[in-house]
Amino acid sequence: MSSAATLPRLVRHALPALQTHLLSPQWREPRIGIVHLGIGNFHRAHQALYTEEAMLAAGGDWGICGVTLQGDVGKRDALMAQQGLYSVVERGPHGAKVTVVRALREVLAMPHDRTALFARLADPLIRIVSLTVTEKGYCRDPKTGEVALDDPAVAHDLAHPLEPRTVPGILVAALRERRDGANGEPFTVLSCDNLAHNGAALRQVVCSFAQQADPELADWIAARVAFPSTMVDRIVPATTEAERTTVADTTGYQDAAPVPCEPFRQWVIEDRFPGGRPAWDAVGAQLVVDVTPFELAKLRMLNGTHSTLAYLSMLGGFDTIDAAVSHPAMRNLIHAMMTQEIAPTLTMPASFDVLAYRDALLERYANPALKHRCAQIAMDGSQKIPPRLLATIAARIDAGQTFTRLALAVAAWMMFLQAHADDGMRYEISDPLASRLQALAASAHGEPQALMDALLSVREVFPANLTDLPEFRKALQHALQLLHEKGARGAIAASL
Ligand code: CS2
Repeated sequence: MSSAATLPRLVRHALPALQTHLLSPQWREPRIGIVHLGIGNFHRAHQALYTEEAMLAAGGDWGICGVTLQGDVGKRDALMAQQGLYSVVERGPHGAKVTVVRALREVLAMPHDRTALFARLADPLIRIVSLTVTEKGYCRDPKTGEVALDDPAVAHDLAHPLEPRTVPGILVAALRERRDGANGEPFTVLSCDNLAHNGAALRQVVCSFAQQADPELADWIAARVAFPSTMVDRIVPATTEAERTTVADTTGYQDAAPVPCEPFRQWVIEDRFPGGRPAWDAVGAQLVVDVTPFELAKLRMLNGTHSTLAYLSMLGGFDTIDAAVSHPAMRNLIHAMMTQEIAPTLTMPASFDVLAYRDALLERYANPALKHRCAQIAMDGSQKIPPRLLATIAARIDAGQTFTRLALAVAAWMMFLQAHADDGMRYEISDPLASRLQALAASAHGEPQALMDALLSVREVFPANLTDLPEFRKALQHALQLLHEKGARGAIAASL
């Protein structure tokens, strides 16, 4: 075991000594062609890696400028001290594989580096601005799909268009500069978040923001800017000390910002890039005309069951996803939920085997090396529940079908908002609506019916056309009663 702190730091002149941890020894330092908003672990283990491979396969100046929107100067400084280098630690049942990634060339922290960011975004070499900012980063009004005008950060950006903090504010300000700039060409905006129809959703938010600020600009954006949709998939937990140790032990270098991930990865992209794109198709990404079926399959099968596992586990006391699915009743519940309730709502191309997809997911969840914490997935439920679970429930109701397990998942989220596990252990709720949701949950004093009534009033999560349906209320009430009487583990056993 090396003590990471005494080792040399990962920097570009160390690369010749790291040959076995590089995708290929060939490398020409690219110029920056992509700005990525939300430089978290997911981007670094997914799109950045595909982009490096694409440059190795077919060249191109697609170096990445990563931006942290939360003012995380610590992250910026750690990555810049390594000249953008970092390691991806792929953890499978058969050990860890460490790859040092070179595609990230610059890291900026908003709002501190606003001037540098806007200089970058104005540069015609930037042909793609991609995003992983999580659901809440879109500042969307869930009722209309337009930008949320009652969001104080949005109001700030409309009042101070040159000092934007939100994603729509930044994109609109940058697109204005591009329209008025030397070659008048926009960049393509590529959403890589887990939202249904993520490209179209982002387009609507950006255009509605621009409409408030400058209707002519809104027309230009609507006519000229491409917002392709994508489905991204790779399980990427938060970094722990274990990754720093693995990197130190295998490479002999000190990496302050490694990223763990599973071996599996998938990327389906709508092929609309007027300004060009990296050769992602040469390195395993699927470039398609319509990403919708893949997006819905992933959101409902993977993210839907992930959230189900997370809330039931928070109540029932399973710390990680692999621990949860090693519990036979839990595994059976998730298997049955995918087979009987989710898969029938999907319309897939003939080549897509949905049951094989289900089995592969269960195998990925069982990966014992990943230690994906349920508490991480449980965050931001108010944003995740609608696309992951409620859309599936609505499809079941439309088709006149039952949805007891999906209802159990939604009920588990409601119980989770009481902020304690079945054994009384307390935990934090991390959600943009946390204080309101927790106050509503507490007002029920542990009464299942009251809990349901209180939380169904949250229109940002539950649309009236769903809460008005007696079959929805009935299924939810039944599930809440079950969780209340038997606890999560008892309810899981009873819900097979
Ligand atoms: C997870 C996702 O944290 C979560 O909500 O469901 O991050 C999931 O791991 C990825 O979407 C997998 O591609």
